[in-house]
Amino acid sequence: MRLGQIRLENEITAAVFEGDSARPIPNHKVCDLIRRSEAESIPLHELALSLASRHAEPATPLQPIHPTEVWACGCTYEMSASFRDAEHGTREGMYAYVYREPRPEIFFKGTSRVCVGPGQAIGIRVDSQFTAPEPELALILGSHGKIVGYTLANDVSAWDIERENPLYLPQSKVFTACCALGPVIVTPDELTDPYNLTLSCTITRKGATRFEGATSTSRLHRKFETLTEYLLRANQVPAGSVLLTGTGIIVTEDAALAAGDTVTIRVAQIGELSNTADVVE
Ligand code: DO4
Ligand code: MG
Repeated sequence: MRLGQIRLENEITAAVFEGDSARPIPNHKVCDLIRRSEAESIPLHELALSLASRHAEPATPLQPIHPTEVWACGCTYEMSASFRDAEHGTREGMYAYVYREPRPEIFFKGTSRVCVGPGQAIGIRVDSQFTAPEPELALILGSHGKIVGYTLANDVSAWDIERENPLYLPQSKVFTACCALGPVIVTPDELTDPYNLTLSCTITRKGATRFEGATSTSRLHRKFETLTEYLLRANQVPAGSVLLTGTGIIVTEDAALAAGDTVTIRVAQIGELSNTADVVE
């Protein structure tokens, strides 16, 4: 099932998506549904279907969830670890270490304050000359780390700030509009093989393609359960939190984001997440 959020009578409202139409679930946001499905022990997709209005109408998907917490994993694809070790001038092998060792890299990406949905602007820090999109599969978590859905994410990152010094990582990762989510959440009953998704990314500037890249989640070096298990160690994140699973697509420096560029991330089984970049001060 494809679950998301739409605007209904000026309220952000959960909805079941069927093609370009949606069936609203009045008086619920997606986080409410996740909490209620747990409280009532009903699988999320069954609860959503039982509450959705019968009438489907054309609707634009908004940010599919407003999470209290967004977390992100790093160096989960060999490409991300080797690029960072080779290019970033940081301590030799630091990224390879977390790629190889049992404990994954997990960092706090922010709250709903820094998230945007499809069609909204993603941020380029005013003090960064090399900001890159990081196209990632995102897990939607229930309590105890249960995966209740999948969506697309853009872990927009100021790579020049990360490169300058590893202690600057939080500033390279967390800033206004640094995380795009969407277009919808696909629940596990429909997305049965999350380790076999082709994820692609395009950056266009004034209609011309500046960058194209693709990867497959089959190249992910970690199991999602390992990532959620480490995230939840001594850290009970609330139901409705989001966990980004890392990038396997590395944008070249000549395609550093500029204001007006459009980043589009696609997974056939989930949809397309498109955002235009803008400078944030
Ligand atoms: O420490 C670097 C961050 C890595 C990251 O965000 C990724 O691999 O996706
Ligand atoms: Mg990332």
